[in-house]
Amino acid sequence: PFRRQNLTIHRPIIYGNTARILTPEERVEPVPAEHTHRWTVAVRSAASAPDSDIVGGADDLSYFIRRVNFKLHDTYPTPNRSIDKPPFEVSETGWGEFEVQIRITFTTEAGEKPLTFYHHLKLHPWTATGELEIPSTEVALQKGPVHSWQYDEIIFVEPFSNFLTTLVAH
Ligand code: SLL
Repeated sequence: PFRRQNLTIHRPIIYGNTARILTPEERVEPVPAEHTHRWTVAVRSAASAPDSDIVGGADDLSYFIRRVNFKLHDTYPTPNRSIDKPPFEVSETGWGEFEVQIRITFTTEAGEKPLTFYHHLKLHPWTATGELEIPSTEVALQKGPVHSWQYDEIIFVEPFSNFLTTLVAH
């Protein structure tokens, strides 16, 4: 295998989370009593909507991503979540915001080192009174689900020729 010199190729991704308040019906065993939200943190193709559930097609990043590790806050019993097939996401319940470490491992064919991103898991909507205050449940329900996503591009510098072929085929 050889690297294609003088060539870079990039793949657009988004990473981030959605969150919403748990309904009274959902706040039952085994959900801990102090948990107020359900959230999903994910890595997706930037070619599809952040809240789409599509597996395969435009949102399937498994042709170059082998695994995504999400490291949650230590208050979770099993903070290290390893996802080895799409959708590359973790859905949980909880009560607080925290920094999620997102580590992307590429396919063997890519021959690239893992990449790490950080995302601040966002549960609470913005309010006119400023971000220092957590809005009441009433206000949060009125504002609806929270979406917090960041766009980025994974850049492959002088990729292996086989890998390049795989990338351009998708
Ligand atoms: C805070 N620095 O104090 C943050 C930490 C931790 C959130 C938030 C669930 C944990 C469990 C959970 O929401 N942890 O399952 O007990 O605001």
